[in-house]
Amino acid sequence: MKKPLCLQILVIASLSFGVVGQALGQVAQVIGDGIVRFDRSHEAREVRKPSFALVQEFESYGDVGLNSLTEVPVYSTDAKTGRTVASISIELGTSLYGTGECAGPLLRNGFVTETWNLDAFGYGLDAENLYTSHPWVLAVRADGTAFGVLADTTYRCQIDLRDGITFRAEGGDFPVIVIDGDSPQEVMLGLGKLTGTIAMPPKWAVGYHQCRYSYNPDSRVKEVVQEFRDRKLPADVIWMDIDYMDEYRVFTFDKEQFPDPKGLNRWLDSKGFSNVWMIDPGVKDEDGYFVSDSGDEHDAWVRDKDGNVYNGEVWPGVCVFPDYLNKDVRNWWAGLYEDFMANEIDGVWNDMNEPAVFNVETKTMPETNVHRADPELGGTDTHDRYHNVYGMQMIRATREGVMATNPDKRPFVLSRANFIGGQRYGATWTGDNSANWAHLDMSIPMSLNLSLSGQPFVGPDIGGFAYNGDGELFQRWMGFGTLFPFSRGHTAKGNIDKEPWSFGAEVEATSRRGLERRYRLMPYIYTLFKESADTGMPIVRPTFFADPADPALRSEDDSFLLGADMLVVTKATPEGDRVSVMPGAVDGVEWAEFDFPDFESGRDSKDANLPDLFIRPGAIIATAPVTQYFGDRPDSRDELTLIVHLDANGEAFGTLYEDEGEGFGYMLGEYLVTNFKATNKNGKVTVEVVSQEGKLEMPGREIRVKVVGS
Ligand code: MIG
Repeated sequence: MKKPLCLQILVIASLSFGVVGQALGQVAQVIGDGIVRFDRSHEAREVRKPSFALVQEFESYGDVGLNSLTEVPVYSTDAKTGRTVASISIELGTSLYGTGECAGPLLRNGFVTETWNLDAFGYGLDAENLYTSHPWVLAVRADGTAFGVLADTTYRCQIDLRDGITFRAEGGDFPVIVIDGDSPQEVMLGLGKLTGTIAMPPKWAVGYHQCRYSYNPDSRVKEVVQEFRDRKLPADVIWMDIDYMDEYRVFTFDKEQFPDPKGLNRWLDSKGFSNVWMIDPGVKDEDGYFVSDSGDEHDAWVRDKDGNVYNGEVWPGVCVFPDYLNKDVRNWWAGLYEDFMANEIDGVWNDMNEPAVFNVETKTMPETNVHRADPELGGTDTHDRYHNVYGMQMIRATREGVMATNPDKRPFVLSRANFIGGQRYGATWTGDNSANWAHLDMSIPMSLNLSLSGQPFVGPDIGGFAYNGDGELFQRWMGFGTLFPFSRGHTAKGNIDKEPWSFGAEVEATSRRGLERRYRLMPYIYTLFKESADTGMPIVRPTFFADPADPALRSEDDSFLLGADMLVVTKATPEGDRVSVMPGAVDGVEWAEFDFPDFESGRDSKDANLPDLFIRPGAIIATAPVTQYFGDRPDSRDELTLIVHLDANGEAFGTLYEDEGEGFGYMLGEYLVTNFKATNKNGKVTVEVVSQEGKLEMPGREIRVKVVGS
């Protein structure tokens, strides 16, 4: 527990940086189990702005004295910038993570990040702000206990981790919420309660996605899809980037290149491919174009400081921008999806929603622009306040539109911009990365820190967006990219082809095995999605989650955990020779390596370009036969192979979640949770179903058991 003495030392230290203001006026309320909200003062609490991060208003259980709390922020005002400052000191040996989508390594001690959503094409390793904003830090103390700190502000906010944890935000005083936990996992559960969780995606979205900027015309889309099927490369989704549109007008189709989108989608469906189509926020400002006209009628556009409709340039030329902060505008926008989705569109990709604006130095709209936000969201105010939630509110509206059109289907929305809590509305990818080894390497910690910031449905452009790269790079990236929660290959316009077969037979073979691993692991990965949807636990987790008290694991970011039971050790350098720090043995039992035999040959050959896979002592991982896509083999649930690694007591446990993979029947009990237990009795391993829950029928199922590590 922190003594008031420490607080005073902190204040003195801060003063030497030219800080003025009160340090000890803050008030604290308990708003959940181990969750405390601080405000700078009683007055600040009275005028506190509505939160976008929180999933709901939280009742306060009353004020608490600061002396009873372990972590207490100290507030001040930065004399130079006028920003409100909130600082929490850390004990020696505390490791810092989170801060959302940031370039560079997993461990964030010593780094500065700023929340300001930015179109950051070709970003470097030292980028301070990228496409999404998460004013959040996960701190793991030397002993493995942890706490998380959320600066609950949408304004531009610097997260300075050079000396403890310091937030410096524009826009006046902001609350700081601290989650205390016995472990980082417990803090993540707290963050899930606080900011919400992902909704269960359709199962096809958990498959592999193939994208490029762009597959056009429609005949090229079909070619690519046919290649996947002919070459037996498992995949579920093909993406339509902006060139399908009629001169980049959103909600339209190019008459020559995509004359029959519904026909195309039906054809794709017949091949077992789902489809995702892009929609941007920038609407071409043009009389006679239905989106522009109906937006005019609905008075839908963001305005400038003088009250005129704001114009900015994006792909279609001069554009207007929907004011998604406003409920009527969101409803209007949602309504646009009705006719669009009627083309049998499955998923929607919202890009450029920072929002990106061309030909201006800031790459976005002026901070003085005006949003007519709903009173509950904070009312009419300037763009500097709402910039970081513009994309979040866009996908909120998109999601509502998609759901209203297809009420019996689970929506899938991918967004480039987002804000903490925005995992409730859509998945995120790490934007326009580059095809080089530094970005390949970085894609692991980026996905992990986003996961530790509440966004578990995440992954990079596999193969790299900017530039070509080569087969070796592509192969290695596919090797572990196929094990990210969001697994999608993508590349920029003008680049060489980057499909799994584009680099010759060897790269194709590695890619196939990578993809087959994902589909074999689908029962396990899908179970992890459900766990995440229920609790907020990330799907990919840093390796130190295996033993949060082990200091040696704290900066390990060449490997990652997939759930609690599986470790993925990647080859993230060209030579593939970096030695990963492994989690230690559990009661004398090491994590055990496992693999799947090559599907075609049935042989147990090792592919040096694929990551090494390990299973935790005491775990059971449920796997399935390879399928080419979700729904490929309706009988595939019949065969289950359980990979078992016994612990020191000769026992192992595993859970399998199953449902229909689509629709909302699972909410009415149409699911099946099966808990397995393996026991070693005198050298004979028996696996039994110890409990089962749910109304979904269990198939007459053949269960194979593969015991590893002994
Ligand atoms: O200014 O739609 O990040 O994935 O392929 C580029 C074209 C616009 C940026 C996205 C990228 C996408 C591209 N878009």
